[in-house]
Amino acid sequence: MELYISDNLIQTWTTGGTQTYEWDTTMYIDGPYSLRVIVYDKAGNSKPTEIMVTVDNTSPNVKITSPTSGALIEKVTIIVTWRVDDATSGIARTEISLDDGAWIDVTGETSHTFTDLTEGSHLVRVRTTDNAKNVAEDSIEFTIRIPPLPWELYVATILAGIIIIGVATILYRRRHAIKKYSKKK
Ligand SMILES: [Ca+2]
Repeated sequence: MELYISDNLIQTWTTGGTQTYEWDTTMYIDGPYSLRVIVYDKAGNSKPTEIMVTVDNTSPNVKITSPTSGALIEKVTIIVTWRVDDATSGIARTEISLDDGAWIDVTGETSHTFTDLTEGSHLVRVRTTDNAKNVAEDSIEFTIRIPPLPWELYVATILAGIIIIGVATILYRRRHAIKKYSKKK
C-alpha cells in the first residue's frame, strides 16, 4: 500500500488493514493537494483511491473599520463595522464582544449595533475563524461622553443666575451693614 501527496510517494506499508499517517501540513504551502492511496495485491494488481484536500496554515484577516480606535462618541448607540476574509479556506465563523462580555455570533454580517452604552471607555473585539480553524482578532477602544441636554443647560443657567444674584445680595447687605455701623460710631 502506498500513500502519495500530490504525486510524491510519502509512505509505503507492506501489510493490509487500517493504516495511519500523521501529516504535518505546516511543512507545506497553502493550497490544494491530492491524497492518493494505491493498494496492491500479491499478484501485482493495483487500485488507487484519491481525495483532494486544502492546506490552510494562514490566519484569516479581520479589521474593525468603524468606529476608529480612541474615538470620542457622543451617543449611547454605536454601529461597529468590520471586514473579514480568508484567501484559502474561507471564513467559517465571526464573533463580536463588548467589554469582554459573551461572544455574539455575527457570521456573515459586516456590522453590529450596541445600544444603551454607558459613559466611559469601552472595548469591542471581533474575532474570526477560517475553515481550517485558524483564528484572528481585532479590537478597538472608544469613549462614550453624553453632552448635556438643552433643558439641563437651561436649568444650570438659572441656577448659576440665582447663585450670582444671591452672592451679590449678601455682599451688598454686608457692605450696607458696615456703613451703618461706622455711621453710628
Ligand atoms: Ca486561512
